[in-house]
Amino acid sequence: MSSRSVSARRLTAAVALAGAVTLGATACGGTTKDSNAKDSAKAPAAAPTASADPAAPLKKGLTVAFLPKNVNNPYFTTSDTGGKKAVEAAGSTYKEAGTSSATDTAGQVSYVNALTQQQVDAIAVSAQDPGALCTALNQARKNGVKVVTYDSDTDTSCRDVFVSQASAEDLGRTEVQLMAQQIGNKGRIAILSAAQTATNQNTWIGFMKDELKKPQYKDIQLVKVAYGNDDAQASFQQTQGLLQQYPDLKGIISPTTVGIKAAAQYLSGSKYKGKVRLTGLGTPNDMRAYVTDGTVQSFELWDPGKLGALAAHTAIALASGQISGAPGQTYTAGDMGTFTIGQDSTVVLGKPTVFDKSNIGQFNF
Ligand code: RAM
Repeated sequence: MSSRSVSARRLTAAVALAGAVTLGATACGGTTKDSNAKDSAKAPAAAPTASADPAAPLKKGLTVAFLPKNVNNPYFTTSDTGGKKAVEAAGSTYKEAGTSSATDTAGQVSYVNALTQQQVDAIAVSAQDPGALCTALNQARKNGVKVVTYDSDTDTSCRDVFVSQASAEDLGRTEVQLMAQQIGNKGRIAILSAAQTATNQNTWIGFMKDELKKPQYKDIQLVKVAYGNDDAQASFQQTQGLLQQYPDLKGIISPTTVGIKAAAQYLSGSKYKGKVRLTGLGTPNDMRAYVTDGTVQSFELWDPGKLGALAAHTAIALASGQISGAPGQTYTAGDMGTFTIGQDSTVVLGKPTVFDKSNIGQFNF
């Protein structure tokens, strides 16, 4: 079950068979499960504020499923590989499932339902939409499945813990600051986002708009938010469209690894290279060539592998009863150290790194 295609195929079959009571046992042939853990996992879901036992031993033999926004996005390949390593190091079984499009909310709901049918112990999901998964996730929780969102949250009432990559406010504000420095605080800018419903991008964009209200940015105008749906081709075309519509554009902020890469690709082959500034959230491996060729000066990101690992440790701590998701609870995330659950049952990985030509060579993800 560890390979993406195998798990996706199996889950597609599971969706087709949804309703069969024995689905979990049969669809997971090949997955080793701890039957003791399974029995206790079927107790009704604990309320997020329920007590937990910080001294409870970590359970082994759990099944932890990762459900990214979309599976063919290198960012999620890295994050989920981090999750897989952490799950397996803890003596549990990892699986991954997901849609190929980042705008297939019905598909994400089907996968949640299929994983619930399969009686996994925990689901770590990056939500394509804040509300669409709620009913399915709460159904999963009623069936004893612990739900962690990572990267992109749902409504807080539909999951146990959100594992956030960084402070959303910090990410939104710093992307504007990076752009403002690069264009000398003046000119028209646009945002190239991912899916129109994406919780994480929309939260960051909200803080970008707020940051832009500050007096020092009075000469910067945000003219458009475009959506490339975390699809390389659509993002490339949206970039092209932005420059057709606004030939005097000074900069683009793209808070998506797929978007910023596609925008860099477009700009680097156009007359706008080095003239229209580009920043946002990208992986060093995707962006290295564009920093080297002068298309991009600086951008930021966290380590997606660490985000996946933290999501895995959190899911296992929940499924082991060490935490229930209540603010103030602390737990050890393997070799990553101790984390404390904060407001809205959110755990924050840390501060992002800003990459430019001086440091990009030091990173490999
Ligand atoms: C894309 C996805 C993901 C986001 C990163 C920055 O890969 O939209 O959700 O966190 O970009």
